[in-house]
Amino acid sequence: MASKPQAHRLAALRAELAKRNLDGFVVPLTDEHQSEYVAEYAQRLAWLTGFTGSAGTAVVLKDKAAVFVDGRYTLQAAEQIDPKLFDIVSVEKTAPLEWATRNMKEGETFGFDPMLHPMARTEQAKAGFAAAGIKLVEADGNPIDAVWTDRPGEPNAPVVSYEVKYAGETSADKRARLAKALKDQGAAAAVITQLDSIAWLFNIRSGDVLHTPVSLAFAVLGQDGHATLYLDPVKVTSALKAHLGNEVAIEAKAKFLSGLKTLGQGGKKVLADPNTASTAIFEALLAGGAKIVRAMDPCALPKARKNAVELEGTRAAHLRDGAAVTNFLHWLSENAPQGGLDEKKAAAQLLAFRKATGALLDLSFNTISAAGPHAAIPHYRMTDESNLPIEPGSIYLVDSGGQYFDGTTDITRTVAIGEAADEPKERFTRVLKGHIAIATATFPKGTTGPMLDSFARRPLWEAGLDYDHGTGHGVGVYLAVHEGPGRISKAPNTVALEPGMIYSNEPGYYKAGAYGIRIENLVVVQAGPKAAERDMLSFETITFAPIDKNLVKTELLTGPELAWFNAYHREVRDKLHALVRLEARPWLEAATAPLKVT
Ligand SMILES: [Mn+2]
Repeated sequence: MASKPQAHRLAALRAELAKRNLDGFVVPLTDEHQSEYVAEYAQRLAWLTGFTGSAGTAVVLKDKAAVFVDGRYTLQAAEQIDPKLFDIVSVEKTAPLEWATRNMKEGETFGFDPMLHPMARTEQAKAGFAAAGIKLVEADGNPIDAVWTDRPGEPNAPVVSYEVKYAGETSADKRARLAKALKDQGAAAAVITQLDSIAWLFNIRSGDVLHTPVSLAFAVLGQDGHATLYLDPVKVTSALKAHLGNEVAIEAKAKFLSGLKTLGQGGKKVLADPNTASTAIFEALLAGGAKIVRAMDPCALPKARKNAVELEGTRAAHLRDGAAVTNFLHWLSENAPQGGLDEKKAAAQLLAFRKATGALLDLSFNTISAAGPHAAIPHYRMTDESNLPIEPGSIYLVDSGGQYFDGTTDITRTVAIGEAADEPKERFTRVLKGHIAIATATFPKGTTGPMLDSFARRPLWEAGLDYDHGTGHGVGVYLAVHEGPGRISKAPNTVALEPGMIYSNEPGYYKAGAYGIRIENLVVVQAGPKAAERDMLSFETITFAPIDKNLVKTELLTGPELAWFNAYHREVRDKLHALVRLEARPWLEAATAPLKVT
């Protein structure tokens, strides 16, 4: 620990805070767009604490500091964070606000960067701090940036058009559709701040953020369908201008906040999403005199409801990707049992099979290649130091995905290397039962994610088990692998599932220090089946790759569950047979042959 730089960095930050008369400061892991995955320049949490998980928050006080992580990351945080510098706090048990108010004194001052916190959260924090007699103040420029002397600059990858043959709808048509919705909401304009919303609305893609093909930008959409796109001038090419057309004005990103002040003049009604637009954006609008219409990002739902072209593309991407994963599973079955493989070699081989499709543009997130106990860390990130061998007799988990022009994939398979013990097989079968419960669910129109979430957990709950992550997240089309606004999880969410939405179906089970299990396919919400009275919805599974039969205890499956499993494997076999390598075909046949009741 002594050689790590975090002690110096924390001390430097504290000195900077003292200079600014701040007694506390919060460090979220996000950027000015509330992105989940952020570019290097915004990796302030990792720089300060050493923690590299994809979600977390640090709070730094004068004599105490803490990092707040969720259940996916408690083990990883313990491995990466120096406990002499930071307490590791479970965010499910104690929220950062609660911890800060408890550890601060009345009359003290707590700072935050108004570009990094959505308005709704700031208002909540303001009330919480006020109740504790603590003053919440906006930092003038992020104090971390003042002491992070070699902080990388913002990326400026080229911006390219996303062809309508993939998008299924032109940007002009999307803007016209949204403009009509704005009118209905009584708003003259909307501020769009989420990067995947901007990429979707303008049919553009880029490479500013690792694994998510978006460009750092802001946008304002007018009630007439005209828009302003705020973008770093170095990214603006004549091809981009031609693609955007003359209804889209391009402005420098640096002019965004001043542009909002002008926009609000004369008490104009401007829509902004308090859950995703930052505090600074609300303040700029208010400073200009705008009346703010608080509503969800108008792109969020239309983007989540995929059109027929997007669905056709994403199905094709999933077959291509499923064949690559199947080639990998075959390779693993031939090479793992004799030993000699490790997490890194396996991830590299899976990447090679994806690249061999000739269509891979990027991975959709860092491959989770987890051997034995590492699989118990749901979002384990392999490093050179952590790289474990894949041992015969162990269980290996691989969660990965690809970015293709026509779709984004996300698939997890858990594989027995040789013969597995009884307990992991029993738990795997329970996870599989939960997976099948989601895959086969029929539910009335209006059903929300949390209502479905417990379907996936019932077989685990029956054995006194559970998992500390959501069952499903939305997925974009050549966009973010985690996409809102809906979620299938325990966390409250009021977004109804609608036809065309893509979700993951990924229940799991984790035994700390021993093994981990997750089975993940993507599903599309579809209308039907025809039912007696209500309009019903159901899921179409679009991910195809064998699920390891060696981990299934057939006697724990009901007749309908076994029928689903065998029918799924028949589909995997039929769809992938011609797509996998010749040498993988006999293995595919065997891996998808029906399970029989013994
Ligand atoms: Mn997933």
